[in-house]
Amino acid sequence: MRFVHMADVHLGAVPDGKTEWGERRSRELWETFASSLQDASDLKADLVLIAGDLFHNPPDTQMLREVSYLFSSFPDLCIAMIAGNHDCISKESAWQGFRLPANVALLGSEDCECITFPKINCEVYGFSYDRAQITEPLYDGIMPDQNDAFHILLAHGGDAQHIPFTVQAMGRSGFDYIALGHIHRPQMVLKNRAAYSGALSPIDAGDEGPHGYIVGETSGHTVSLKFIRKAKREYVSMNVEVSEADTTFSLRDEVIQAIRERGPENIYRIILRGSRRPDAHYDTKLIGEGGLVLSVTDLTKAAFHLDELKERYRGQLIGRYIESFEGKTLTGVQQKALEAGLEALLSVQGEDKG
Ligand SMILES: [Mn+2]
Repeated sequence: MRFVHMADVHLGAVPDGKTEWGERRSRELWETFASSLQDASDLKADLVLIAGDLFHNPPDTQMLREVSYLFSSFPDLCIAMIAGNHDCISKESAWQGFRLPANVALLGSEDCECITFPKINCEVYGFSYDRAQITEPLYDGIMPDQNDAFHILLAHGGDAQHIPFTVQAMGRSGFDYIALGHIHRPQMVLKNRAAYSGALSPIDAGDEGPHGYIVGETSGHTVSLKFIRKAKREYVSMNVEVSEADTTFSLRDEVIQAIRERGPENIYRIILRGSRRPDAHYDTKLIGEGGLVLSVTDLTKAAFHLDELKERYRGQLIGRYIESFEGKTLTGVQQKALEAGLEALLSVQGEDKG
């Protein structure tokens, strides 16, 4: 049998909310989700697993209706899902009493449930969050029934506030595959037995790297997994090397070029490194205008040419200041003090001139 495992779709989130592209990204979360269901249908997947946090917040009826429509437009798909900490099924939530389409099984929040899919001889175990934080290790001790079905556990969490578990306990649990959600970076927890598919699309700037879903193919009780990159965009931290010759506009051009090479669809955090002229100041807003740039951080160091400065400011405060460090082997801290002092003196010098 073949399954598609996804998690952390976070429908309803507005990634990069304060930017001009935030609304577009919010729509893209829905599009990527719909397109992933289409992929599952094209792959003729026997089962689609959604391991929690389909929604960014507990959904209202409108959201549930939208998702139900998408599910029902793929009647060939069998979908098993749980709610996670973000979209937990509390007593007052719209989940209560909402009827999902017949091809969707939502594992409830009362107890661990087991759903049987006889056609593919598969059993899916799991339960939904009923609150945003669960600190008890509720997955410890869950074991599948002893039969020859392929046993899957749908699970969400793994950190101290969200059902902590140990890899060892998971290894001993007897499940053939554990489909995990909550951690947004895709990762294998137990080789070919437990994995986080990662968020289907990256949700915030911490979610760097590729995002998508996992396709699993079973043969007997073993499974082989393949990560499928699906998200349109990645978050990328990018270093840009600065030299003393650079100006705001030269750096803006460099950033535009680098973004073109790395992918204009991606969302960037730019970090300026290297050395600038001690009196250079860069307009980081302008530098970041050439793409989807969340931030430009200037971590350049002022490049001091001590001999030249000493010569230029001979007999003045700056010249004497440099001389006072001469003939000493400077420790790292002293070197920093020298540079910080020079930077301060030179900026005062600059203000006087202006
Ligand atoms: Mn979560």
